[in-house]
Amino acid sequence: MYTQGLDQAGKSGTARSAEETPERLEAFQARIDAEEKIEAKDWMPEAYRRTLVRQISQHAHSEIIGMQPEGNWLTRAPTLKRKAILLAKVQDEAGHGLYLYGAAETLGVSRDRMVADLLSGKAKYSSIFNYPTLTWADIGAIGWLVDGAAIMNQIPLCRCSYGPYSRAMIRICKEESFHQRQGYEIMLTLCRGTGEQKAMAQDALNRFWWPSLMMFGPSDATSTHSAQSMQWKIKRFSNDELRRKFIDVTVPQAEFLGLTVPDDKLHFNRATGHYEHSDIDWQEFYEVISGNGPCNRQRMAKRRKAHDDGAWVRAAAQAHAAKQAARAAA
Ligand code: BYC
Repeated sequence: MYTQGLDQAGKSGTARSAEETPERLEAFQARIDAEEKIEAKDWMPEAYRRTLVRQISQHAHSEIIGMQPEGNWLTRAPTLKRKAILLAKVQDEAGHGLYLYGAAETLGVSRDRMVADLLSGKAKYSSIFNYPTLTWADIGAIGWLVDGAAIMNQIPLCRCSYGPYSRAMIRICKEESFHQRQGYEIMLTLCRGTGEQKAMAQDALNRFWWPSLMMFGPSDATSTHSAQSMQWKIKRFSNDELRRKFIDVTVPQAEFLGLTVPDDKLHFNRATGHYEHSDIDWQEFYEVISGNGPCNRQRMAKRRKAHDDGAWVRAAAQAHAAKQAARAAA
């Protein structure tokens, strides 16, 4: 597509690194420290650019793959109204993916490259989307917990040092708030319904609680990118800080629903003002992010098929663009 040539700009990073003199790096960090936004045409260290391409493209892939677990319930939503709301939410996720691919393209990487990296398994997407959606209550739990975790992680990204990413995040966060509320409202309806409906809501919480905590990434002690990303103000809070904030706001919401968080050791520590919780099963997290979660293979097979099925649309768009260019030249 039209950004293909931009991949070349990425390769020139090796040449650019010669420009990375201590003075330039210091001046760049001073701009970050002064809370100036870095824009697409500004000079930036190659490692900053690569970190952003990695994070933004993985974020975009998560939005696109994230359509699958919810899309699974579009044809089985309990009412027409629920179906219309879910359809709008899934379409929002597609839109988020597109703004994010657009933000990443400003860094000189083409969409084709990013998509190729997803399809080859080189690029990651969020671990959470490798879990199945077994009941309608899972749609409630995803909105409440997964979008809730996403908001906690993404509100600080609205203040990310890279301008195009920070601006894309403002609209995304507004839409995520609606998603979170629709999920909580599904949970509330189920919890105020029959015993069977409440049990279904509890089962969804049991299955989605721990994977939602894993969305924030590995513990600070093992996070490879956090220190540098925080210095560059790409990340404003560490993985553990955001996870803790999420637990602190979500446990009272579970109590309001009359549900039990599936953690025997969970308790409020009055001295710190935070909840204490059991250890996270990091082995499960690493299994999932290395491709061995319950649905990794299914998600990727579906994405590859959708990509192949869409080949004719890409070919038609290119043929149309070529015709228009030829007409303009004539
Ligand atoms: N899943 O050094 P770390 C959504 C990887 S979409 C998979 O802490 P970083 C939604 C990490 O990439 C939600 N991989 O990394 C959509 C790195 O591996 P690489 C997505 C994970 O980047 C539809 C390695 O582990 N949100 O909300 O400093 C419907 C070491 O980690 C995960 C975003 O993408 C994970 N959970 O911090 C509903 C937000 N965690 O790349 C909702 C933007 C870590 O070296 N991203 N890894 O191979 C971020 O804020 C950061 O990238 C993270 C990780 C906090 C996720």
